[in-house]
Amino acid sequence: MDSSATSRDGGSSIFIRALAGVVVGLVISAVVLMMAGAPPFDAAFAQNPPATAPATAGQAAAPVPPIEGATGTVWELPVNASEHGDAVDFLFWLITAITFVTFVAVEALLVFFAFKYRYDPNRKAIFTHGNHRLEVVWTVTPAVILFALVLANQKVWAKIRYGDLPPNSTQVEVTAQQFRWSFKMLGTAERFNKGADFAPGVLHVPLGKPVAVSLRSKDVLHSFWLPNFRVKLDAVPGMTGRVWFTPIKTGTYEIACAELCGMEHWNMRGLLKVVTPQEYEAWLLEEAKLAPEKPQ
Ligand SMILES: [Cu+2]
Repeated sequence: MDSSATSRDGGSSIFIRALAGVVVGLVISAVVLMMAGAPPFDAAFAQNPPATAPATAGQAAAPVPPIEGATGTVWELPVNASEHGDAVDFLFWLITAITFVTFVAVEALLVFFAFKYRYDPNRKAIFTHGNHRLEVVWTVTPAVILFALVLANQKVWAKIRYGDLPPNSTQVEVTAQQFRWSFKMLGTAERFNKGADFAPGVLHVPLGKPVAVSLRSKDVLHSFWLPNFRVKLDAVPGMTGRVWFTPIKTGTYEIACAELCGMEHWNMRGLLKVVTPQEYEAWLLEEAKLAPEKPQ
């Protein structure tokens, strides 16, 4: 009969399509894996940093040392240079592992069932109401996993967003605009008896002391991203964001804008330099010479 010929074709073509999907997926994965062997952008950048740091009003552009913290492969996260970074990395890999296992299990079941229930002229259709216990299990299990992840994430997030600031923290105001970052070292005008807080071209912070960032935007949405410090916070016009972190490694690190904010979004790379507390004090004294005097 005509109709049985059609359904036979339908049955096998669904299976062939599922198989083709798996093959295409494998090919794409292989291409991605091969590309992963190439050094990523960050490593290339580390070998060839810009000749100058962004200049600010009243300050000449200064030569910068190579940016640190790129690992050189896509399998590793950028070198962690902040105290809370390990907790963030743990959550990242935990979520990646859970997602990976779930993905493989679901795809394997998809292929298995497509094969198991492929067209068979001798099989009789059966009617099923489903399996109540199974449905409860596959609903409750993800709910429990997701809720546990929310709790674990919230703990880390609350610490760097809403935790009480230690009294010895370095306070910095970061302002984003198209297309640069500007920094203000809060409290330095008062401390050095100057006319304005220091506004360096390269953000300097001392090692081992908490850095509190107040984040603002002058124009559009930007996102303040310190890959090495596991800090990323949107800069929203009209709002002041707050985030804090404690640097545990000296070096010069990248500040990136992680929000596509306009034509020169790519040009928003800033620098964060972590120095020893002694070097930091010496740097402040140098900056004090550049700061405007107090009006008489
Ligand atoms: Cu931006």
